[in-house]
Amino acid sequence: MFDSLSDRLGQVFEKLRGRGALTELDVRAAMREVRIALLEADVALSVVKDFIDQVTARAIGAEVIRSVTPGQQVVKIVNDALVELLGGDAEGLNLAVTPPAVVMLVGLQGSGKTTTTGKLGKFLTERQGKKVLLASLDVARPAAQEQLRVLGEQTGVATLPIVAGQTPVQIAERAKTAARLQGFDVVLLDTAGRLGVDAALMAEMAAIATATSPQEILLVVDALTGQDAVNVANAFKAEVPLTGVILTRMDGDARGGAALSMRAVTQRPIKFAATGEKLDALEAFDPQRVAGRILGMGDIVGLVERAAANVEQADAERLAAKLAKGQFDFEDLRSQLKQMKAMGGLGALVGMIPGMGAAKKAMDSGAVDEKLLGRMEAVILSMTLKERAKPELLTAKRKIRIAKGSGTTVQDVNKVIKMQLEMANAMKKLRKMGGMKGMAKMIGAMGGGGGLADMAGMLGAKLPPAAGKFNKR
Ligand SMILES: Nc1nc2c(ncn2[C@@H]2O[C@H](COP(=O)(O)OP(=O)(O)O)[C@@H](O)[C@H]2O)c(=O)[nH]1
Ligand SMILES: [Mg+2]
Repeated sequence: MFDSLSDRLGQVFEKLRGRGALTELDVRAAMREVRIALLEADVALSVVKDFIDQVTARAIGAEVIRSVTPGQQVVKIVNDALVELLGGDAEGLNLAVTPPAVVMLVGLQGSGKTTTTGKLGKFLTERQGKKVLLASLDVARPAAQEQLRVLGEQTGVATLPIVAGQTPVQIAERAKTAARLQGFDVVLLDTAGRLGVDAALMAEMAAIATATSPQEILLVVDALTGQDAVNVANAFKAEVPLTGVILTRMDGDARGGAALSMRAVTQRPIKFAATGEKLDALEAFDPQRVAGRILGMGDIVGLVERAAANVEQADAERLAAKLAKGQFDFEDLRSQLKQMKAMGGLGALVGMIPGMGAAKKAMDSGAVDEKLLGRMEAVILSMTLKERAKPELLTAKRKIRIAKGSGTTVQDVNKVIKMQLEMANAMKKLRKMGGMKGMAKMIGAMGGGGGLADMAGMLGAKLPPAAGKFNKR
């Protein structure tokens, strides 16, 4: 799987790995090679372009973490971008409905639908303890229904008895009724395919979907066909509400173009990968693992992750020391914003501070735009280090410079300043009350109003409307 792509990328990163320092030129040269490797892997051009742009920007902008080399860090950045490209978190089947859940498999003839239906039946039975019923709706090919019956026999999964002369819709309805009456959890519908995407095939699928309202409609496509697989997926998506993709013949796919383009181009997750003709050759598709296989550098990725965790730890300790002194400057605010972004919730500090429940709720409810956090970070990044440590330096003139530098407005800069002030004031209050020990008292004193609660309000209610004022970056 992905052997040739893996080899190519391996060569690129081999050159970077040991280097003590990397210039922007080094990064750009490496990215040119990654670009060629992806194009040779038959990844869609637009996908390659976005990927390279993103990785280049991140690699050039990245602060190198202590105790790893820049080359190692670039590997990690590419790894993370690959994971995102492949879909981020693994997405299983959505079967959490009143049984039976209907899962329909669609695709072109020869893509591997029937084999995959058999494999999926076995997978759900053995790995998830589901009671599964298989049904073939393929009345176009004479032996198709028999093929599925045999697969069911081999895997020990029940198949719907074959009744000659029924239409696909009739079979589908019979399968669903039988499943309901006999207590099956899942019905897998194997459908007919054609050599190309055509109107009759699409109409048949739509009719089956209407009759059985499936929880999942999975497109089965041959990974070996590369970008064609992506085009087929787009064509099917236009006709039926596809919920995901199963890539077959991944065992023979050295290039990986279909896997890498599918998610970005079709906006549909790859849910499974079929890796052979045997009936257990089906894997849940996990972007992290697949990216790991493509890069083959799990050791480096792990190393950088551990180093980053250590830095976060050190940051947290530095912050705790400052807090104990009742200080809170823009650097502290920035590290909080970074954490909020990274964790998709409020950072360690915020978790420690009373009155922040509202802010947390605002974050959780999505009222705080993640991009907004990024733009606030940009404001701070446009300050000099001195300004970050000494907020009182920020004169009107400096604010204008910062707004320009960060592509925002002076009002936006003022908002960030206000937030820093609120936090700094809260820290002072906290110190007056006896540092961390006074925390409990403070909870009572604040009672959800003033101080940090204002920041909560700012995050939740006042900032989002201002978001429009930030220029798109
Ligand atoms: N190597 C390999 N062959 C596969 C895979 N999935 C299916 N096949 C083969 O592809 C051929 C067509 O499969 P079939 O399930 O009948 O396709 P359908 O027309 O879409 O139902 C069969 O010979 C399968 O054994 C796979 O993941 N890897
Ligand atoms: Mg078939």
